[in-house]
Amino acid sequence: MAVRIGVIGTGMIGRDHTRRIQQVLAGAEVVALSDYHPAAARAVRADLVPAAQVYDLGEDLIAAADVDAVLVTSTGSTHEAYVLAAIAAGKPCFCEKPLATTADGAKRIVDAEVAQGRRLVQVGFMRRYDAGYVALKQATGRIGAPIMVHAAHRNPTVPAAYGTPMAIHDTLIHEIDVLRWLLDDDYVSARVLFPRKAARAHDGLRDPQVVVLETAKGVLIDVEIFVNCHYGYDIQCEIVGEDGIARLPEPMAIQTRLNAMLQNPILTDWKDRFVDSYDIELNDFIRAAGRGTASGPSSWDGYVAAITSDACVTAQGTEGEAVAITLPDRPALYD
Ligand code: NAD
Ligand code: ISE
Repeated sequence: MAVRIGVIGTGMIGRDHTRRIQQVLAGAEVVALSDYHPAAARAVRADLVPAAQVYDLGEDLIAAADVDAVLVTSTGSTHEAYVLAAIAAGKPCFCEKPLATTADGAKRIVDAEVAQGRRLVQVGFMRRYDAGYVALKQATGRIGAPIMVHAAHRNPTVPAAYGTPMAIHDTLIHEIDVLRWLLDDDYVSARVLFPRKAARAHDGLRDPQVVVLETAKGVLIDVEIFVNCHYGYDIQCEIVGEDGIARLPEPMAIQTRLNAMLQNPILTDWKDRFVDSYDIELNDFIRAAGRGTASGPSSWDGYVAAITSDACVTAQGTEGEAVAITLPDRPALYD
Protein backbone atom coordinates (compact mmCIF):
# COMPACT_ATOMS: atom_id res chain seq x y z
CA MET A 1 0.00 0.00 0.00
CA ALA A 2 1.27 3.52 -0.79
CA VAL A 3 2.60 5.50 2.17
CA ARG A 4 0.19 8.40 2.77
CA ILE A 5 2.19 11.55 3.35
CA GLY A 6 1.30 14.94 4.82
CA VAL A 7 3.47 17.94 3.90
CA ILE A 8 3.83 20.86 6.34
CA GLY A 9 5.25 23.98 4.67
CA THR A 10 4.42 24.36 1.01
CA GLY A 11 6.99 26.98 0.01
CA MET A 12 9.79 26.36 -2.45
CA ILE A 13 11.09 23.00 -1.27
CA GLY A 14 7.75 21.72 0.10
CA ARG A 15 6.25 22.22 -3.33
CA ASP A 16 9.22 20.55 -5.00
CA HIS A 17 9.14 17.52 -2.68
CA THR A 18 5.37 17.23 -3.26
CA ARG A 19 6.04 17.17 -7.02
CA ARG A 20 8.64 14.42 -6.53
CA ILE A 21 6.29 12.24 -4.50
CA GLN A 22 3.43 12.74 -6.95
CA GLN A 23 5.28 12.65 -10.27
CA VAL A 24 8.72 11.04 -9.87
CA LEU A 25 8.76 8.49 -7.04
CA ALA A 26 6.76 5.32 -6.47
CA GLY A 27 5.29 3.94 -3.25
CA ALA A 28 3.81 7.11 -1.73
CA GLU A 29 1.15 9.73 -2.26
CA VAL A 30 0.59 13.16 -0.73
CA VAL A 31 -2.79 13.16 1.01
CA ALA A 32 -2.51 16.31 3.13
CA LEU A 33 -0.94 19.76 2.95
CA SER A 34 -0.55 22.56 5.47
CA ASP A 35 1.07 25.97 5.52
CA TYR A 36 1.06 29.01 7.79
CA HIS A 37 -0.39 30.75 4.73
CA PRO A 38 -3.23 28.38 3.76
CA ALA A 39 -3.32 29.97 0.30
CA ALA A 40 0.15 28.52 -0.35
CA ALA A 41 -1.10 25.00 0.52
CA ARG A 42 -4.19 25.47 -1.63
CA ALA A 43 -2.01 26.58 -4.56
CA VAL A 44 0.12 23.43 -4.30
CA ARG A 45 -3.05 21.33 -4.05
CA ALA A 46 -4.45 22.97 -7.20
CA ASP A 47 -1.22 22.48 -9.14
CA LEU A 48 -0.12 19.04 -7.96
CA VAL A 49 -2.55 17.11 -5.71
CA PRO A 50 -6.23 17.99 -6.26
CA ALA A 51 -7.40 15.25 -3.86
CA ALA A 52 -5.26 16.37 -0.89
CA GLN A 53 -6.85 17.73 2.28
CA VAL A 54 -5.60 21.19 3.32
CA TYR A 55 -5.18 21.75 7.08
CA ASP A 56 -4.87 25.17 8.69
CA LEU A 57 -2.76 23.69 11.48
CA GLY A 58 0.23 21.40 10.99
CA GLU A 59 -0.62 19.69 14.29
CA ASP A 60 -4.02 18.62 12.89
CA LEU A 61 -2.32 17.22 9.78
CA ILE A 62 0.05 15.16 11.95
CA ALA A 63 -2.88 13.79 13.98
CA ALA A 64 -4.97 12.89 10.91
CA ALA A 65 -5.79 9.17 10.78
CA ASP A 66 -5.07 8.91 7.04
CA VAL A 67 -1.55 10.45 7.34
CA ASP A 68 1.08 7.73 7.77
CA ALA A 69 4.20 9.91 7.57
CA VAL A 70 5.08 13.61 7.63
CA LEU A 71 7.36 15.92 5.64
CA VAL A 72 8.39 19.06 7.55
CA THR A 73 9.44 21.63 4.97
CA SER A 74 8.34 24.80 6.72
CA THR A 75 10.57 27.65 7.87
CA GLY A 76 13.49 26.33 9.99
CA SER A 77 12.35 27.90 13.28
CA THR A 78 9.11 25.84 13.14
CA HIS A 79 10.71 22.40 12.60
CA GLU A 80 11.25 21.39 16.22
CA ALA A 81 7.59 21.58 17.29
CA TYR A 82 6.36 19.64 14.26
CA VAL A 83 9.02 16.93 14.52
CA LEU A 84 8.25 16.47 18.23
CA ALA A 85 4.54 16.17 17.40
CA ALA A 86 5.27 13.55 14.71
CA ILE A 87 7.42 11.54 17.13
CA ALA A 88 4.69 11.73 19.80
CA ALA A 89 2.23 10.40 17.21
CA GLY A 90 4.68 7.59 16.32
CA LYS A 91 4.79 8.71 12.66
CA PRO A 92 7.96 8.71 10.52
CA CYS A 93 9.03 12.26 9.76
CA PHE A 94 11.32 13.71 7.11
CA CYS A 95 12.60 17.11 8.30
CA GLU A 96 14.41 19.56 6.08
CA LYS A 97 17.56 21.09 7.49
CA PRO A 98 17.98 22.42 10.10
CA LEU A 99 16.46 19.81 12.41
CA ALA A 100 16.11 22.65 14.94
CA THR A 101 17.56 26.13 15.12
CA THR A 102 19.29 25.50 18.46
CA ALA A 103 21.29 22.58 19.79
CA ASP A 104 18.91 22.42 22.78
CA GLY A 105 15.97 22.06 20.40
CA ALA A 106 17.71 19.27 18.47
CA LYS A 107 18.49 17.52 21.76
CA ARG A 108 14.81 17.55 22.71
CA ILE A 109 14.11 15.71 19.44
CA VAL A 110 16.88 13.16 20.08
CA ASP A 111 15.54 12.58 23.61
CA ALA A 112 11.97 12.12 22.34
CA GLU A 113 13.05 9.67 19.63
CA VAL A 114 15.22 7.69 22.07
CA ALA A 115 12.24 7.51 24.45
CA GLN A 116 10.13 6.09 21.58
CA GLY A 117 12.83 3.46 21.12
CA ARG A 118 12.98 3.50 17.31
CA ARG A 119 14.22 5.75 14.51
CA LEU A 120 11.40 7.97 13.24
CA VAL A 121 13.28 10.98 11.85
CA GLN A 122 15.31 11.54 8.68
CA VAL A 123 17.00 14.92 8.27
CA GLY A 124 17.23 16.41 4.76
CA PHE A 125 21.01 16.25 4.40
CA MET A 126 20.67 15.20 0.77
CA ARG A 127 24.35 15.42 -0.14
CA ARG A 128 24.91 11.98 1.41
CA TYR A 129 22.83 10.67 -1.51
CA ASP A 130 24.68 12.61 -4.25
CA ALA A 131 26.49 10.27 -6.67
CA GLY A 132 29.59 12.51 -6.58
CA TYR A 133 29.84 12.50 -2.79
CA VAL A 134 29.17 8.74 -2.65
CA ALA A 135 32.06 8.20 -5.12
CA LEU A 136 34.24 10.61 -3.12
CA LYS A 137 33.57 8.61 0.05
CA GLN A 138 34.61 5.41 -1.73
CA ALA A 139 37.78 7.10 -3.07
CA THR A 140 38.61 8.43 0.40
CA GLY A 141 39.18 4.84 1.46
CA ARG A 142 41.96 4.53 -1.16
CA ILE A 143 44.07 7.70 -0.62
CA GLY A 144 45.45 6.88 2.82
CA ALA A 145 44.39 8.52 6.05
CA PRO A 146 42.89 11.99 5.41
CA ILE A 147 44.99 14.97 6.56
CA MET A 148 43.21 18.01 5.12
CA VAL A 149 40.00 18.96 3.33
CA HIS A 150 39.57 22.03 1.11
CA ALA A 151 35.95 22.83 0.34
CA ALA A 152 33.89 25.68 -1.08
CA HIS A 153 30.17 26.49 -1.09
CA ARG A 154 29.41 29.32 -3.51
CA ASN A 155 26.04 30.81 -4.41
CA PRO A 156 25.60 33.45 -7.12
CA THR A 157 23.61 35.71 -4.80
CA VAL A 158 21.41 35.70 -1.67
CA PRO A 159 18.38 37.79 -0.60
CA ALA A 160 18.68 40.88 1.61
CA ALA A 161 17.30 38.95 4.61
CA TYR A 162 20.32 36.58 4.56
CA GLY A 163 22.64 37.76 7.36
CA THR A 164 26.11 36.67 8.48
CA PRO A 165 24.98 33.79 10.80
CA MET A 166 22.90 32.32 7.95
CA ALA A 167 26.13 31.52 6.15
CA ILE A 168 26.48 28.91 8.89
CA HIS A 169 22.89 27.80 9.66
CA ASP A 170 21.60 27.83 6.10
CA THR A 171 24.67 27.17 3.97
CA LEU A 172 27.68 25.67 5.80
CA ILE A 173 25.37 23.21 7.56
CA HIS A 174 25.50 20.99 4.46
CA GLU A 175 29.32 20.81 4.64
CA ILE A 176 29.17 20.28 8.40
CA ASP A 177 27.11 17.15 7.85
CA VAL A 178 28.60 15.76 4.67
CA LEU A 179 32.26 16.17 5.70
CA ARG A 180 31.66 14.46 9.02
CA TRP A 181 30.01 11.60 7.08
CA LEU A 182 32.81 11.49 4.48
CA LEU A 183 35.56 11.36 7.08
CA ASP A 184 33.70 9.28 9.67
CA ASP A 185 34.98 11.75 12.25
CA ASP A 186 33.67 14.42 14.61
CA TYR A 187 34.63 18.07 15.05
CA VAL A 188 36.56 19.38 18.05
CA SER A 189 36.94 23.08 17.20
CA ALA A 190 35.86 25.83 14.80
CA ARG A 191 37.42 29.10 13.69
CA VAL A 192 36.07 31.70 11.26
CA LEU A 193 38.21 34.10 9.23
CA PHE A 194 36.96 37.03 7.19
CA PRO A 195 38.86 38.34 4.18
CA ARG A 196 37.95 41.76 2.78
CA LYS A 197 34.22 42.03 2.16
CA ALA A 198 33.14 41.41 -1.44
CA ALA A 199 31.68 44.48 -3.13
CA ARG A 200 28.39 42.71 -3.98
CA ALA A 201 27.68 41.63 -0.36
CA HIS A 202 24.83 43.67 1.15
CA ASP A 203 25.10 45.65 4.41
CA GLY A 204 24.12 42.92 6.91
CA LEU A 205 26.44 40.27 5.53
CA ARG A 206 30.15 39.56 5.92
CA ASP A 207 30.90 37.69 2.71
CA PRO A 208 32.95 35.66 1.94
CA GLN A 209 34.10 33.83 5.05
CA VAL A 210 36.38 30.88 5.70
CA VAL A 211 35.46 28.33 8.36
CA VAL A 212 38.28 26.16 9.70
CA LEU A 213 37.15 22.98 11.45
CA GLU A 214 39.43 20.55 13.25
CA THR A 215 38.37 16.94 13.78
CA ALA A 216 39.03 14.43 16.55
CA LYS A 217 41.41 12.53 14.23
CA GLY A 218 43.38 15.75 13.56
CA VAL A 219 42.05 16.55 10.07
CA LEU A 220 42.07 20.28 9.27
CA ILE A 221 39.16 21.42 7.08
CA ASP A 222 38.80 24.80 5.41
CA VAL A 223 35.45 25.73 3.88
CA GLU A 224 35.05 28.90 1.86
CA ILE A 225 31.50 30.24 1.96
CA PHE A 226 30.97 32.85 -0.73
CA VAL A 227 27.31 33.57 -1.34
CA ASN A 228 27.70 36.51 -3.73
CA CYS A 229 30.18 34.88 -6.08
CA HIS A 230 28.05 35.91 -9.06
CA TYR A 231 29.34 33.35 -11.56
CA GLY A 232 27.33 30.28 -10.50
CA TYR A 233 26.36 27.74 -7.84
CA ASP A 234 29.59 25.91 -7.21
CA ILE A 235 30.28 23.14 -4.69
CA GLN A 236 33.89 22.02 -4.38
CA CYS A 237 35.55 19.44 -2.16
CA GLU A 238 39.06 18.01 -2.16
CA ILE A 239 40.37 15.52 0.39
CA VAL A 240 44.13 15.31 0.90
CA GLY A 241 45.24 11.90 2.19
CA GLU A 242 48.57 10.35 3.17
CA ASP A 243 48.96 8.78 -0.31
CA GLY A 244 46.88 10.90 -2.66
CA ILE A 245 44.08 13.33 -3.28
CA ALA A 246 40.40 12.71 -4.03
CA ARG A 247 38.22 15.39 -5.55
CA LEU A 248 34.44 15.76 -5.86
CA PRO A 249 33.55 15.37 -9.55
CA GLU A 250 31.99 18.27 -11.42
CA PRO A 251 28.30 17.77 -12.34
CA MET A 252 27.87 16.18 -15.76
CA ALA A 253 27.79 18.85 -18.47
CA ILE A 254 28.32 19.08 -22.21
CA GLN A 255 31.72 20.46 -23.08
CA THR A 256 31.94 22.47 -26.27
CA ARG A 257 34.79 23.37 -28.59
CA LEU A 258 33.52 26.38 -30.44
CA ASN A 259 34.87 29.63 -31.80
CA ALA A 260 38.39 28.82 -30.62
CA MET A 261 37.07 28.20 -27.06
CA LEU A 262 36.91 25.08 -24.89
CA GLN A 263 33.96 25.57 -22.51
CA ASN A 264 32.10 23.81 -19.68
CA PRO A 265 28.87 25.34 -18.35
CA ILE A 266 28.50 25.95 -14.60
CA LEU A 267 25.12 25.49 -12.84
CA THR A 268 23.52 28.50 -11.20
CA ASP A 269 20.80 26.90 -9.01
CA TRP A 270 21.20 24.47 -6.09
CA LYS A 271 17.95 22.74 -7.14
CA ASP A 272 19.61 21.59 -10.37
CA ARG A 273 22.88 20.61 -8.70
CA PHE A 274 21.24 18.19 -6.25
CA VAL A 275 18.07 17.20 -8.13
CA ASP A 276 18.91 13.48 -8.14
CA SER A 277 19.95 13.51 -4.46
CA TYR A 278 16.56 14.91 -3.41
CA ASP A 279 14.85 12.11 -5.34
CA ILE A 280 17.00 9.41 -3.74
CA GLU A 281 16.74 10.75 -0.17
CA LEU A 282 12.95 10.88 -0.38
CA ASN A 283 12.84 7.42 -1.91
CA ASP A 284 14.85 6.24 1.11
CA PHE A 285 12.36 7.96 3.41
CA ILE A 286 9.36 6.37 1.70
CA ARG A 287 10.87 2.85 1.88
CA ALA A 288 11.65 3.18 5.61
CA ALA A 289 8.31 4.89 6.38
CA GLY A 290 6.55 1.91 4.80
CA ARG A 291 8.17 -0.17 7.56
CA GLY A 292 7.14 2.38 10.23
CA THR A 293 10.67 3.68 10.77
CA ALA A 294 13.31 6.05 9.34
CA SER A 295 16.85 5.68 7.96
CA GLY A 296 19.51 7.98 6.47
CA PRO A 297 20.75 11.12 8.25
CA SER A 298 19.35 10.89 11.78
CA SER A 299 18.25 13.20 14.57
CA TRP A 300 21.68 12.58 16.07
CA ASP A 301 23.28 13.91 12.86
CA GLY A 302 20.95 16.91 13.03
CA TYR A 303 21.90 17.46 16.68
CA VAL A 304 25.65 17.26 15.97
CA ALA A 305 25.17 19.70 13.06
CA ALA A 306 23.33 22.09 15.40
CA ILE A 307 26.07 21.92 18.06
CA THR A 308 28.70 22.54 15.38
CA SER A 309 26.72 25.39 13.80
CA ASP A 310 26.35 27.09 17.17
CA ALA A 311 30.14 26.87 17.68
CA CYS A 312 30.78 28.33 14.21
CA VAL A 313 28.40 31.24 14.85
CA THR A 314 30.19 31.93 18.14
CA ALA A 315 33.48 31.73 16.23
CA GLN A 316 32.23 34.39 13.79
CA GLY A 317 32.45 36.78 16.76
CA THR A 318 35.85 35.76 18.11
CA GLU A 319 38.13 37.03 15.32
CA GLY A 320 39.88 33.81 14.37
CA GLU A 321 40.00 32.32 17.88
CA ALA A 322 39.17 28.61 18.09
CA VAL A 323 35.84 27.69 19.71
CA ALA A 324 35.75 24.19 21.24
CA ILE A 325 33.11 21.70 20.10
CA THR A 326 32.15 19.08 22.67
CA LEU A 327 29.69 16.33 21.87
CA PRO A 328 27.68 14.34 24.41
CA ASP A 329 27.71 10.53 24.27
CA ARG A 330 25.78 9.11 21.33
CA PRO A 331 22.70 7.08 22.36
CA ALA A 332 22.79 3.42 21.23
CA LEU A 333 19.77 4.05 18.97
CA TYR A 334 22.12 5.82 16.54
CA ASP A 335 24.95 3.22 16.44
P1 NAD B 1 10.09 28.98 1.82
O1 NAD B 1 10.10 30.27 2.57
O2 NAD B 1 9.96 29.00 0.35
O3 NAD B 1 8.90 28.06 2.38
C1 NAD B 1 8.64 27.90 3.74
C2 NAD B 1 7.13 27.74 3.92
O4 NAD B 1 6.87 27.47 5.28
C3 NAD B 1 6.34 29.01 3.54
O5 NAD B 1 5.32 28.67 2.63
C4 NAD B 1 5.78 29.49 4.88
O6 NAD B 1 4.52 30.12 4.76
C5 NAD B 1 5.68 28.17 5.63
N1 NAD B 1 5.62 28.33 7.08
C6 NAD B 1 6.22 29.26 7.86
N2 NAD B 1 5.89 29.06 9.16
C7 NAD B 1 5.08 27.97 9.19
C8 NAD B 1 4.42 27.27 10.22
N3 NAD B 1 4.53 27.63 11.51
N4 NAD B 1 3.67 26.20 9.88
C9 NAD B 1 3.55 25.80 8.58
N5 NAD B 1 4.14 26.44 7.56
C10 NAD B 1 4.90 27.50 7.87
O7 NAD B 1 11.41 28.24 2.28
P2 NAD B 1 12.10 26.99 1.59
O8 NAD B 1 13.22 27.46 0.75
O9 NAD B 1 11.08 26.09 1.00
O10 NAD B 1 12.79 26.31 2.87
C11 NAD B 1 12.05 25.54 3.79
C12 NAD B 1 13.03 24.71 4.62
O11 NAD B 1 13.74 23.85 3.74
C13 NAD B 1 14.09 25.53 5.36
O12 NAD B 1 14.34 24.94 6.61
C14 NAD B 1 15.31 25.45 4.46
O13 NAD B 1 16.52 25.57 5.17
C15 NAD B 1 15.15 24.08 3.87
N6 NAD B 1 15.79 23.96 2.55
C16 NAD B 1 16.60 22.92 2.31
C17 NAD B 1 17.25 22.81 1.11
C18 NAD B 1 18.16 21.67 0.84
O14 NAD B 1 18.98 21.78 -0.06
N7 NAD B 1 18.08 20.59 1.57
C19 NAD B 1 17.03 23.75 0.12
C20 NAD B 1 16.16 24.79 0.37
C21 NAD B 1 15.53 24.89 1.60
C1 ISE C 1 19.74 26.44 0.59
O1 ISE C 1 18.97 26.74 1.71
C2 ISE C 1 20.11 25.03 0.61
O2 ISE C 1 19.88 24.28 1.52
C3 ISE C 1 20.95 24.62 -0.51
O3 ISE C 1 21.19 23.26 -0.55
C4 ISE C 1 22.23 25.35 -0.30
O4 ISE C 1 23.26 24.93 -1.12
C5 ISE C 1 21.99 26.82 -0.46
O5 ISE C 1 23.20 27.51 -0.32
C6 ISE C 1 21.01 27.26 0.61
O6 ISE C 1 20.69 28.60 0.46
